[in-house]
Amino acid sequence: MQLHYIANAGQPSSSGRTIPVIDPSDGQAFDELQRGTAEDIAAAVAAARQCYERVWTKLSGAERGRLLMRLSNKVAEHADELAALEQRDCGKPTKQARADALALVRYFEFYAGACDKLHGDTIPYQEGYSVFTWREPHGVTGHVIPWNYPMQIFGRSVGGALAAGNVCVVKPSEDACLSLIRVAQLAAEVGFPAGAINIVTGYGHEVGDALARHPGIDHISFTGSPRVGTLIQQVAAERHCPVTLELGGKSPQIVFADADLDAALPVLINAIVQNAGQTCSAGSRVLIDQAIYEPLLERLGQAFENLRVGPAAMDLDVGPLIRASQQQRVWDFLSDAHVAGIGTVAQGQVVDEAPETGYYQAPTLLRDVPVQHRLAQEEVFGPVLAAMSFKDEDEAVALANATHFGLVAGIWTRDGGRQLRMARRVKSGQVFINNYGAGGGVELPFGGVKSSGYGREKGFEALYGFTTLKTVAIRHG
Ligand code: TXE
Repeated sequence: MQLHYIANAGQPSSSGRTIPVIDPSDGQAFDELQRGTAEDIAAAVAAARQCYERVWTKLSGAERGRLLMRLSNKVAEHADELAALEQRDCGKPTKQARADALALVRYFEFYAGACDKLHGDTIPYQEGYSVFTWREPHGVTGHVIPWNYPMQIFGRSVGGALAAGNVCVVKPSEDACLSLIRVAQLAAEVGFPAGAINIVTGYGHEVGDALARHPGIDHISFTGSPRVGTLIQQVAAERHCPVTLELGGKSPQIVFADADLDAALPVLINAIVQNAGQTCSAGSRVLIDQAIYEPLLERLGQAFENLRVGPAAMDLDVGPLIRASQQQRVWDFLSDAHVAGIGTVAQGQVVDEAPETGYYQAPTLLRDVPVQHRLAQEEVFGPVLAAMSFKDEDEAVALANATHFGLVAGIWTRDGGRQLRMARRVKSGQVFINNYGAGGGVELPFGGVKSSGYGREKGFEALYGFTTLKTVAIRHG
């Protein structure tokens, strides 16, 4: 049985109720977590506030940095254990679960080094004045984390907030809590003061909502669906609480005829099948130069047919989806595609060993998806790739920008001028040229435009969002 982790101790919920923890590989419950309440959130916020005022603000940046570095090392020692928890909880193939644990190590390492490097400016002003700015932490920050990459999103969000001098109350997804509860325990073991990192589990409409409404939360960082992002924004607006929102995307990979297709092919596929397509930055649309449309579709189709889907522990190309409703969501998209007459180029195979009760979906490549169809507009959050063709740069830009999202874009071309023109014209928070994702890059600021959200996490840039700026003007004499 899992407990909340508040003030460095396991705590049961005031509700006395629990939520089953389901293994997506077989659909069976194997543990229970606390079904938190607004009261539990209030207890966590009180613990965080006390820590912030009595201990955390008294530490120098260097001292915070040493704590984060100790945590990074501790997570590295426990990487296999954490990966195993995340694998069972989220259905991640072993390689992915392990990569996520190592990304968490790297986030804490990066933010450990950043703690003592955040400073304000001196500003030239009128004669007789000295003016400077301080970067001050918000105080108690709230973090609502989804289930697709719990460790990675915790690392970028909580790591950045702590480095900037805040303390944290974290609401993980009801579908994926185990690794994060364990990380909070490890933080206590390496000396994080009680109340610096608090975890309250439960349903979004109960604890997530209570967190967003709590007057003691000074900043909210949310990663999840646009629907809930809007709710959080509305609730936060009532008390003018700043928020950072990362709400997913419908990211295009744009392939020109002069691209190195051998290099592009595995990257295009990985960008949509990694984590079974349940990735905010999934490259879920492939826009292909009409001159190479058919040959590239054929190569993609062959590769899709070779993809194998099965239980997480088998460590195949693709694991299960997170839960039955997510599987149903993908089926609904595919059945809409069928009704609209959209053609399927190829599908991967679910292996025989996959239990009927698991949430499996074969990767699917669709062709000639009309730009207004929901498959070209909405986030499927499954291994479904929508292909369409373009005739020139202008049409490629128009298609790339023709959704409400704007998180990431990939551009494949050898033409240097075109690389930069396209990077300028595509509306997104990140652009990758002749690669996708730059291997994870914790140093690279990440976030969206349009309905993909606002604010930036990852990299040093995140620290600006986790602080507020105070201007001090001194008149001499
Ligand atoms: O997300 P939710 P769901 C997208 C993706 C997916 C869809 C639905 O397209 O298919 O959203 O997924 C908490 N107040 N993304 O339903 O509900 C919830 O408990 C406060 C993209 O799982 O947004 C969980 O911790 N919090 C995405 C978190 O919000 C609330 C990652 C995300 O859950 C809440 C996940 C409320 N009223 C889904 N209701 C990405 N950007 O990577 C729920 N939550």
